Amino acid sequence: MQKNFIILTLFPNMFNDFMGISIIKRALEKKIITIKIVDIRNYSELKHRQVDDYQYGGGEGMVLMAPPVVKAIQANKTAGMTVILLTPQGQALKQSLSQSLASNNNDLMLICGHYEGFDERIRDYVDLELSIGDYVLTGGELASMVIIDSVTRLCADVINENSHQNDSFSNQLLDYPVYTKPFSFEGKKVPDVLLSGHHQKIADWRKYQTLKRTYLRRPDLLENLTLTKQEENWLTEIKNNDK
Ligand code: 6GU
Repeated sequence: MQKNFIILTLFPNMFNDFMGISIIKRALEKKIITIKIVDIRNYSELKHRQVDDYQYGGGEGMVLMAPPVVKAIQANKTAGMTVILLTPQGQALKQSLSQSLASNNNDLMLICGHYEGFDERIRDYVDLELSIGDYVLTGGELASMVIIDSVTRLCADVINENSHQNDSFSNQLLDYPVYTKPFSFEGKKVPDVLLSGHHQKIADWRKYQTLKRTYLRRPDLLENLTLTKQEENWLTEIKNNDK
């Protein structure tokens, strides 16, 4: 099933490299996804293709106008498309939301703002408002790339299925440490168990490291998690060693 993205932006050129590199490039070539870039200015009916103006009531900064944005939405929206407004005021993106955006049948329209904000009336034409975290960006373009990247890699066939089953967050835990050649780097050696060829021992070591890393860095992720008896025991050991 193909996932189609439409991006509404004032800066179409920002997407050139994004679409020409690595997994996104491959997904486009394989037609697993399509990305259509729409320049909001093309929908302005004002002189100089104006799309923003001062805010009523006074105050710093320009506000994106409703008419060109809403025209761009209506001209490009297709049946079953989820219209997403990118704003720091939106719901924060999580892996679970990326999963459902990837697995449902809906195509996505991502609206990137700039300046001080969107005219409030634009909100009546969107299905969802998304943020990518608690910090402020100059515009929604980087956020839209984050969302497309995160959703695309979950779409079937883009990457090897197994490689995202172990992802940090998809099982709500952080990844275990990984190593590649050389075996010894500045005196630091790869843990012996990884060279043992003993699959069960390696799997156990990885699970232990996952629990340890999550406990030390993101203990919040361990709340409300159901662990096996073995995992419980490991976690107790990790907590005792930390005292
Ligand atoms: Cl979606 N937009 C902007 N402008 N800033 C953000 C954001 C979005 N998410 C986090 N910060």
